[in-house]
Amino acid sequence: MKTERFDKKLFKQEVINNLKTQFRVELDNATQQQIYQAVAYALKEWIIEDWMDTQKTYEEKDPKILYYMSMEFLMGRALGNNLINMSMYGEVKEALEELGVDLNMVEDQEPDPALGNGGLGRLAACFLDSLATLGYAAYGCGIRYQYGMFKQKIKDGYQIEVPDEWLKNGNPFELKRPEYAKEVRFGGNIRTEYDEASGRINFIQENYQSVMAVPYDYPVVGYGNHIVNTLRIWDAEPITDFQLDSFDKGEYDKAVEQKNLAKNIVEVLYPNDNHYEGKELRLKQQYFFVSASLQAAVAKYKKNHDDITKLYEKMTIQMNDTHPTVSVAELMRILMDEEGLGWDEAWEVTTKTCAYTNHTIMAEALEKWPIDLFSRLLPRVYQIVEEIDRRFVNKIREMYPGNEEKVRKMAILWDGQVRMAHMAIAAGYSVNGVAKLHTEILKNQELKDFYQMMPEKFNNKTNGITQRRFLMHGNPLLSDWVTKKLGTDTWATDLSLMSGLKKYVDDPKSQKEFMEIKLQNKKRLAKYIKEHNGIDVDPTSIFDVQVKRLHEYKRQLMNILHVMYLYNQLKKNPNMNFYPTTFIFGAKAAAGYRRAKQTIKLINSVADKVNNDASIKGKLKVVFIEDYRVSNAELIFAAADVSEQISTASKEASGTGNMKFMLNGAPTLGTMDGANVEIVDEIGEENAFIFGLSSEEVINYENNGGYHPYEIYENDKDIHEVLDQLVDGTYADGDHELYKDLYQSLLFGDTGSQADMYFILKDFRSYAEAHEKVAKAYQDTKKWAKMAMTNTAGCGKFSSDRTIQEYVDDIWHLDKIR
Ligand code: GPV
Repeated sequence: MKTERFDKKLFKQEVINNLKTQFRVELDNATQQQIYQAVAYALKEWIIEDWMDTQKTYEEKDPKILYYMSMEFLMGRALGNNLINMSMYGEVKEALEELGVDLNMVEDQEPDPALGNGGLGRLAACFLDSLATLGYAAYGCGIRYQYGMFKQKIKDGYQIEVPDEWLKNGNPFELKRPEYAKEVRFGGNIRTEYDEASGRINFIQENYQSVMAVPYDYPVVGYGNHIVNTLRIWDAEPITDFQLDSFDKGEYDKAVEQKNLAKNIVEVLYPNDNHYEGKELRLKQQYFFVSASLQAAVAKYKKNHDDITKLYEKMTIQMNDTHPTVSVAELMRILMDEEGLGWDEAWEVTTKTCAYTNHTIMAEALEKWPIDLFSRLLPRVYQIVEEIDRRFVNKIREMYPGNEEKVRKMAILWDGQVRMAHMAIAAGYSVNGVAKLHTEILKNQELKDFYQMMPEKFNNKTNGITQRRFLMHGNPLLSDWVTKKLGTDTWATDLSLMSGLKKYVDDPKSQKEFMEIKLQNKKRLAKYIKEHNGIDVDPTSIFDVQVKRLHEYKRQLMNILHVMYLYNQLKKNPNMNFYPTTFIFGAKAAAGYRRAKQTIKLINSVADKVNNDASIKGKLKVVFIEDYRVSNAELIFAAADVSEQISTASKEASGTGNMKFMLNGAPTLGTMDGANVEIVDEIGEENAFIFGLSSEEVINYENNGGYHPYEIYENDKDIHEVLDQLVDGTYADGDHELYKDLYQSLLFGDTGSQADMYFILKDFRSYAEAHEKVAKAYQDTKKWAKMAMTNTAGCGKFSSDRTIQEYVDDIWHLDKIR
């Protein structure tokens, strides 16, 4: 598809002109960064018109608006993606070539906006892409962190965190909107005052501190439809009422405090994934963007509507995990204290407006705020939470008279804490999990009591990913091939059409083409690895890849232990039948997560040893890709042969990397966990390598005190050997302590936790067998090509377009814009 309006000559002129006006340079003297900026600003001109038109259309048609509230939006680079979605990629590439500029180089100058940790943040980004593409009015609401996810450097095998200065050179795509700034208040006390005229009690916050929330808007360009939605992220600025030279000491202190508050609040993204830390500043961040976003949303509604009790007809709020669930109480506050509704009216509106998505069953991710902290920081909001809790507990008692156990399990306030998930469920009109299995576990285990009490709220929305970024942009060769085979490019907006590829999976010519494309992509990645790691990898070896956040439940440790095992085998039997394999890892560990960091060190130590051992003749290579992020992920997915999805069954809510690999023709080597189950449903077990305990088995063990890994250690000599190598200095220059904690965790556990909580030893043998099956299948080139192609052909369900349409049909009920 070509855009009707692209004018190559004009575009080139704009680039040259931008270089002049912004930097006072000619093209020949411009730096690569300056060229990027000039190109980005030229593109922005194109986007702005569609953006304004879209917003005008929304004004006229007055559709229901979705506010997707999320602490994280892992957007990735905008330039290439916008070009793809505007169908301008090829033409801009040509235009730049005529100027002697390489578009790839230009794209590489853009800092990778990383306002998210992993799956949850990236899901939010895919959702925005799909919402715009499907033509639904939506705002992403979040925080404009000064520093996003840290940059990872590897030094001597250890992870070093480097601040991500993504705004250092400004951001061409953002638009500051000071006219929509909102004040957000923290702390102080609440004075109540009887208002004679209305007969109501007013709640007045005093002695508070406040910041000004100032929004920055980012265009979210739909694919091929000229619709441009908005990601609105909030910056904090000090309120300037107070003079810094004031001679009143109290005023002066307060001014300084408020300045610091503004600076601190948006400073940095917390780098925890699936884990909650309970820091006061984090709660401040949550309330900050929630309050600003809701104030703006209500103000927008009031501009065109006068009946605030009908708010839910024109807007809906999706809470991305518990992080923004203070929305519930904040909306109540706005409706009551600012709009004058009574409790019951406000509650009706709120509970028809807010919906909640759960993204994990991991206990350590459940947010529980200490009441003293919560009430000190948000005194008025806390009063409202108390009342929500009081009424909810009454309801529980009404439904289950005499059953105080139910109250203990479900109350919002309990044991000195505010349980955020409970508030979200009590107030939300929808509660959804992110894959079939995950939703079933929520209903039958983690949230069983809530499900029994309010079954109508619960539903599943299996995650998805955008094929625009992860195939069209990330894998242009395969993308063009798919279009050629299908005779159309409409799979770009209807991924179910990929099933049309099924008829080619047995065709030798198509198989050859498919595998040739994979090889090209492997060469592209090999080049990246050579440039970044200095390691030579053989593009004809199996690229076996695990890229995702480092977490014990994701079991990167099992993967590297298995590599150690293979290495032992190869050393003992140099002539054993072994297909050359490159094990590729990419993962960031939360800065404070010790065991995760030890695992990174272990991977790098094993890589060092194995890659430098000439005796195994390059059969085995291990690569740890530094700073795994959206931009290099696109290269990695395109080049993968095998997709490692090996979480302990029941622990990975969905996973979305699994879908990106599948789309790019990499079969899954994985457990029956998360969306892996549904991937297997789509393509059949014969097109994946499934191993390990089922979720029922895991849950069963857990409910009965775990299992005994020591028995496995004693009876399996290969496992024994590998574990001993953790503490005999093999991978630690003779140091016996370095990996002792990993060793201990597998065999003995910590105080209060089970040995091998994630069933690594238990699943090890079946994992090793699955690898053997992979190697065998790979050597049968035709069989492999068929499997890989069947994966690509079967990925239709996993488009985020499908996910979003389900959210619209079952939860949000948005109006489609054409
Ligand atoms: I909660 N997820 C995440 O990335 N960070 C979090 O803090 C939490 C959940 C992830 C889950 O772990 C994945 O299984 C899931 O695919 C993803 O959220 C999107 O739903």
